[in-house]
Amino acid sequence: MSVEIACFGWHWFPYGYSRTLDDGDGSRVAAFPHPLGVLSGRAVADAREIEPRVLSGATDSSGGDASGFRPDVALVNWYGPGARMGMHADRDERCAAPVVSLSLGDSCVFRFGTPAGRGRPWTDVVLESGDLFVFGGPSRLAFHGVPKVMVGTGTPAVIGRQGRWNITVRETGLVG
Ligand SMILES: O=C(O)CCC(=O)C(=O)O
Repeated sequence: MSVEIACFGWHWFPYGYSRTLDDGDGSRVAAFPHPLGVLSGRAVADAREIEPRVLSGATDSSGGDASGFRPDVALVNWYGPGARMGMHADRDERCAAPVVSLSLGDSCVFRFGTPAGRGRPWTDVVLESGDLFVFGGPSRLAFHGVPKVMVGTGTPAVIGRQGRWNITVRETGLVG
């Protein structure tokens, strides 16, 4: 089974973003939720305290909040039974700002590689509900994926059903 995706701010499709769904009725994608921008801005500011290079290469760090991060899209991934995500790099943004990834529900193995390719070396990290992962700077284009979700490790009462939610918050660098 594959991951189901919903979008806020911009509609993501392989290799790009648009404000409307190509196969829909032309209606605009739902607005980017402001609270997610606040949360992810704080996460980037905290990450920068640990690793200043997390914002290096970002095209514009003069505006927005204290972190210099101006996210405008959230991709919400739902992992039902058996769902996983193959190794890939997030290359569809026109901006080098970091990606903030929030996990809810079942724990997973998050595989984090290098920008050189989808193969080894990589590091497997267990992401639990509530964990927040920031990747930017030299790691912004690192290949990553989710080879396994540990079924039954989350709290269905908190997320509505058994499975895993992941929200990645990004800055597209697009105008319009
Ligand atoms: O589910 C995750 O933790 C990763 C999601 C991801 O890699 C993506 O949305 O590009």
